[in-house]
Amino acid sequence: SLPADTQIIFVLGGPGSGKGTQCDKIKRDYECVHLSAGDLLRAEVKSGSVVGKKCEELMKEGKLVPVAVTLNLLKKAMIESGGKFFLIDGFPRALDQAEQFESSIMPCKAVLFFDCPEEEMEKRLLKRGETSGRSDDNAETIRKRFRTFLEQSLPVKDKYLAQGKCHVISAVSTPDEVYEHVKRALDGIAA
Ligand code: UP5
Ligand code: MG
Repeated sequence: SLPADTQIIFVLGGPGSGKGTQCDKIKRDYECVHLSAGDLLRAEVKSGSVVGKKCEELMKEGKLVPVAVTLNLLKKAMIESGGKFFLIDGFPRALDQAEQFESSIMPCKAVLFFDCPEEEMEKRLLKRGETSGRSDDNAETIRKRFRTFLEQSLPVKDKYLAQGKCHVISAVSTPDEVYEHVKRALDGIAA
């Protein structure tokens, strides 16, 4: 199980808003464990498991994989890491996912939400798609990812805004400029 003084920050935002990029920066300055739900799922797909095969199809369609799958992967990675300050990147992506995580693990301390216009996210993902090899970085799947984000994931932001836990950060400027706002938010959370 996890240490009693575990702290969890959810890092959320649309596809291509810069969650992974900002988590990489946070890791350099703060002692924390960064777990990307998408990266854990891509590793599961790569393993060739039955669960991985099912996830592969859903991800190619820009749909959410069953919450039991992500929850298991996250729990396992959290415990194995031995850490106690976690950045959970790209999860929860729906209200029921937030509820299940918080009731079976613990409530999050705060949420960082990266706000980025769809045109900018699309531009970033299409550019990355030239070299990423990600099966979901193509125009058609990107459109589906945006739709899932609007319909299922945005309510999670509203839930945490209502709880006063959500820090909305504009993600349109350069990665370093965005990170200045991230640091300010994190220092406020820690204080
Ligand atoms: N970039 C970043 N910041 C920039 C900036 N400020 N200015 C200019 N460019 C910037 O960045 C994306 C690209 O933009 C990069 O090329 C970067 O250099 C550039 P990145 O940091 O990778 O953004 P991120 O928000 O992490 O984008 P990502 O593609 O990872 O977001 P998604 O949320 O779409 O992907 P994720 O891997 O989380 O999920 C993939 C799929 O897995 C989902 O669609 C879903 O099918 C499934 N999934 C679940 O079902 N459940 C989960 O819990 C998680 C995933
Ligand atoms: Mg990412």
